[in-house]
Amino acid sequence: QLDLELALRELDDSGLELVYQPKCLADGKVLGFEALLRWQHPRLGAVSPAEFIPLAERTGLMHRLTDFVLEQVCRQLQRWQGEGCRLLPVAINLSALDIVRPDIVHRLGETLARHHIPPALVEIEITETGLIRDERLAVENAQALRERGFALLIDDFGTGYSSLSKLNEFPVSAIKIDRSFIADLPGQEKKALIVKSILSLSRVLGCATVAEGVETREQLDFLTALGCTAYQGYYFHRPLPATTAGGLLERQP
Ligand code: G
Ligand code: G
Ligand code: MN
Ligand code: NA
Repeated sequence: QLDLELALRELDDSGLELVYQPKCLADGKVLGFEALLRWQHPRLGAVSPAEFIPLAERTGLMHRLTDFVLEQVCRQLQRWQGEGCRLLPVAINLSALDIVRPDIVHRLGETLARHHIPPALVEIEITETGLIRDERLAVENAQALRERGFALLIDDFGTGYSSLSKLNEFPVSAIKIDRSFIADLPGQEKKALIVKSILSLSRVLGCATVAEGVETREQLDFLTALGCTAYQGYYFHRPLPATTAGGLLERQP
């Protein structure tokens, strides 16, 4: 553990890479991507973000990772554009710490502007699980980001401690239903009911819904019947290297 913390402190960008998991319509048409961080350490091997993200949060290193992701996503969008691709939005994950960064709105705006990327092409996922220390500042930042044209998605929805109160204050564009609710569909009646109510809640709030962790045709059909319209999961695509993801984009005539 100490070893891992040391490695994280010494980390330069060379060990880090982004993979891109598509978000799709039921027919497989790609709507956009989620950027996910991967860390390959020369001695420790592949370290899971489930391990190093919480560690980075505890040790004050999270902002460096987030800034790296943001920079890389902007460069990748530029690269795809240079290849003649019709660009689609890429979502980045912000930690509960990032959303209360005093500089986060400026940082996002500045980085995109430097790469000539419009905010409509970078979406923001905020996990519901993270404890937000300063709710007022988080809401302020979220509102400022929405005003600047960023879409805001609530990640891992249903697993957090204050789902409904947060939805009430946050200017949410979409809800991502956590994959723990999708995993046992359609057999598990209770989870099916929870998914149904998340979908109707979403409709009431006027936001979109993305089902995470869709792995089977049965899950997809069940979710489609309930009115869900966007999906992410191994049934469609795993997180992909940038070149493979780029191959899914239409080329401009
Ligand atoms: O990609 P994978 O399933 O291994 O990710 C595990 C967890 O790490 C997920 O909760 C995912 O959201 C999170 N994660 C992956 N990449 C990033 C990132 O760039 N920033 C943040 N904050 N979390 C990430
Ligand atoms: O918490 P977040 O939603 O950001 O986590 C995304 C992670 O979920 C990705 O790192 C990816 O590896 C994982 N994931 C994506 N699709 C599936 C899926 O269909 N099944 C499983 N088990 N994990 C998935
Ligand atoms: Mn996410
Ligand atoms: Na999630």
